[in-house]
Amino acid sequence: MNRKEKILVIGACGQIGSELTAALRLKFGTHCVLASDIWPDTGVPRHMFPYLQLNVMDKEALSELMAEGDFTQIYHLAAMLSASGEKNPQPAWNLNMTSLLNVLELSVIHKVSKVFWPSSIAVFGPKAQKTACPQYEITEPTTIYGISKAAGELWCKYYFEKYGLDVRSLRYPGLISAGLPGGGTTDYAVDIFHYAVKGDAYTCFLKGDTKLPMMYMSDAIRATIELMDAPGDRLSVRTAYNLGALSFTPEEIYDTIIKFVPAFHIEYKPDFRQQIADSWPQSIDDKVANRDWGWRPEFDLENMVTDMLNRIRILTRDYSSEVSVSAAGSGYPADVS
Ligand code: AKB
Repeated sequence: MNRKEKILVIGACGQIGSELTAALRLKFGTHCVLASDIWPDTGVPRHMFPYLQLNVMDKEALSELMAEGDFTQIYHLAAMLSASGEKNPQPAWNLNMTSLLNVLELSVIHKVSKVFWPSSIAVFGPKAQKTACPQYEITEPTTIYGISKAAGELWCKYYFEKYGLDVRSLRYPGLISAGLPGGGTTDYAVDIFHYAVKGDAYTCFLKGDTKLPMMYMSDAIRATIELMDAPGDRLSVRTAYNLGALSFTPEEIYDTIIKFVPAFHIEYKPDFRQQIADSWPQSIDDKVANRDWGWRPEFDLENMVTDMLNRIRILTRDYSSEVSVSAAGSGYPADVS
């Protein structure tokens, strides 16, 4: 008989975690999904509950929780991203690797059925093919984040082969959502929307023609759930699957945003993140994910921009001044208001 699913999300307050936790709760029921993160529960929004403060680096605390929780699935999302990782290489390596090794080892001990851990396009480096970067391409990353993801993928495969742990992974591109990311190189593609909605000019930290692989969060969440639902014998990749959706430059996303916010301005002041972006592919070939478990993205650039502007406007709406804000004065066409 199947065990009733009991799910632990580690890093649940982050950009992916907050949306994945909500999606898992819709699928399995709120009380079957425990959200956890490093933050004390006093600062965590009510909708994240049931919630537990957990430092994934504290192996003893994690082990106790797993012994009590009898979890069937774990989603381990806590990590330091590419730009923060370049500023703090050793803490990034330590967090990204030790936390993964804690989760893998304890998942075997506590007989967890399935584990999800995110990888990234950052596993690729300057030697990889720039366009339509294949699944089995050279992975020689030049960032600590990328090195930790490339090594982590191999650890996942090792645990699958050696201990039979059903660990699954995706190489996420830059993820775009109304919730803020932190410390990544692709973060500009989220920040830009918040500036556009506020009516402020945006200074982009990448050059205008820097093309990178990107994905709308609702596609990323659907991909994660579809991968976790796929029959194990269909999965030929036990490192991490390439996952493609969109590719665009800051100029292209700006040109799409100004269709809805004509007064919006951008300027370009590339910083150290330009070098990271230049080391990554511009687009991803995800044929293997499509063949193995039917992956197909849904959002194109225009749909994503429309949805993002809607969501951020709702999130940041000032209800006290509702009467004085007219659609005509807001800079949005009627279908985005
Ligand atoms: C980052 O920019 O570091 C991340 C990623 C591509 O994994 N968004």
